[in-house]
Amino acid sequence: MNAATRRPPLAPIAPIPEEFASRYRAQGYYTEQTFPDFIRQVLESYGDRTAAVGLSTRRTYPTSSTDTVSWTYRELGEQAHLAAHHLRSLGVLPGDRVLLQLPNTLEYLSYTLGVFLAGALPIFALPKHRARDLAHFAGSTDAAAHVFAQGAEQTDYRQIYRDYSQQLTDQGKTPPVAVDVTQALPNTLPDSWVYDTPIADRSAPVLSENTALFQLSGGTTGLSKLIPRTHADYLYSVRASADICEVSGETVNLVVLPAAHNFTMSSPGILGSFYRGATLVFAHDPSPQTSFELIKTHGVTQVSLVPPLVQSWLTLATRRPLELPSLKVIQVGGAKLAPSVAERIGPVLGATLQQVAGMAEGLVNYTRLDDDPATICTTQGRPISSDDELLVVDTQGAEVEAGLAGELLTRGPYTIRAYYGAQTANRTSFTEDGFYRTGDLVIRHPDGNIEMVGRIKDQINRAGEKIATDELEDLALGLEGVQDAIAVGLPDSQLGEKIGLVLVGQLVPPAGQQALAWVRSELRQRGLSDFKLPDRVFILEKLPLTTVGKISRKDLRAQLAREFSDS
Ligand code: OOB
Repeated sequence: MNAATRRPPLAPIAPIPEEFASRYRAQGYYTEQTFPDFIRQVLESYGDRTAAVGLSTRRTYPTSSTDTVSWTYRELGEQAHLAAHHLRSLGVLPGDRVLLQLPNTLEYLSYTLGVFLAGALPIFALPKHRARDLAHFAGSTDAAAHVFAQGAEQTDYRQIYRDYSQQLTDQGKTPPVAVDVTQALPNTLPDSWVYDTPIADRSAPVLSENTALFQLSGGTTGLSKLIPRTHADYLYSVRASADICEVSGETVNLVVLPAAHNFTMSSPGILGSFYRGATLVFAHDPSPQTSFELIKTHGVTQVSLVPPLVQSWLTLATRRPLELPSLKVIQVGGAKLAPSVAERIGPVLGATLQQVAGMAEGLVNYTRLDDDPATICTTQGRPISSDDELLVVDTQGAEVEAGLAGELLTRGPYTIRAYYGAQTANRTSFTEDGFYRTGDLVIRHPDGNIEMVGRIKDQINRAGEKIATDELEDLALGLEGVQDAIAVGLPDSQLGEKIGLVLVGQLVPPAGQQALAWVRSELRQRGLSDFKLPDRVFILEKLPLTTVGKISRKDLRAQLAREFSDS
């Protein structure tokens, strides 16, 4: 199969205003380095060091082997160029978009680097994304290829690919080419391969302030939005994060969270470790048992977790004595960490906690490693850059008094000013002067640290995964007999929030089936991504009387969340 159909270029993406760009260049944040330059420079610098340890999709998924493989930077370089060549041989051209959807394996790394080396732009999808989201990501960017590992996470990615490709074809669009990285791949580069400059034949010079990749937003309205990040802005956030988090060649970074998430990728994450010639250890399952084994075997020094995971580590560690002497830093982010949990991390796990509050749109806050314990346990830190501008505003958009909670707005060298191809959302998500409205309620302390205290956006945060309430509601409205659907975040001691779905109408699940199982399977059939499926379903013949009348949807969700929460 071949992607030979020439893909149209991306719709124009407005650069940030020159007065800001020139300031960011003058400060050294924006350099001329592009991703391919960066990758080649790193690969040349660290030849014999161990770059990565983990499972290989080529061994594990076809044969169920659980043997880990280790690559030096030199071997990683070869694999990345082979991946670039593989994509090129399938017709992927410089400037094309490539949907990457890989589990935490060595190929995650070689194909991410390979996409960049091929001059293409990765779209970082999660293994749990399903047909609806994938159709949207591939369709709206005209992606040339979709890279997946058939059978990973017990999932038939080929079938998912077929499902959404059919939808795209029906809409008159050209689906991407399927690239299954569990298959045998080319193992030599052709003589014609220009090792140093595989993007030499690119039609237009890649400038570092052009779009390099797409991250995905959690979404507050409809499907996840595409976040265009530039070479210059993303690499700045990686370099600065590596400094703040003191990543060095001695660092051994355990990758437990889905690798494609912005936190795992760049805060300082996989790219920060790569930049400093550190070692990445990919965990193939998120259980604390597996992580503890890997920490002991490979001398892991740092790890990034979401609050529910760190809680499961604490639970296991209190059940039996735990020795993890190599582990120095545990980053926790993606959702609110309770101070009472934060306080236990140092004493029980013997590592320094670093709180991280970030967003794929840009802004990332860190507590610093040498902050006092109270700051580390009770705040989510402060921004990467002194040029990150933060405003805390009330519902009228006026700045609140210091110490009061308000919505966080932000603008800065690595925060986007528009989503890709989402004009309507852009009007509400950004202010006229380019601030991103985060939808987060924060308090800003006099020392500059922020405390995340809540949220005004219509989103559920389930263990760090973000679900737009209206996407779930719109899809649920299509179920037979449903007159209204309200998605609610139910407080949960383990996950932070569970996804509750209140359905109003005369629903009759087929005989013998529980409502929850039935609703989940119906939504799954409609292509809803796995992590967005409801944990609990409530069926009502009509809304409770108290909710009838002049009540906004937001208030309705809040009221039903209170009504149906266990506590
Ligand atoms: C990270 O990125 P996203 O894009 O999945 O989600 C961003 C949202 C934030 O707007 C906020 O609502 C929430 O996730 N969030 C937190 C938090 N970190 C993120 N809420 C409370 N406490 C925290 N520590 O989640 C992300 C991106 C880069 C680094 C870290 C996290």
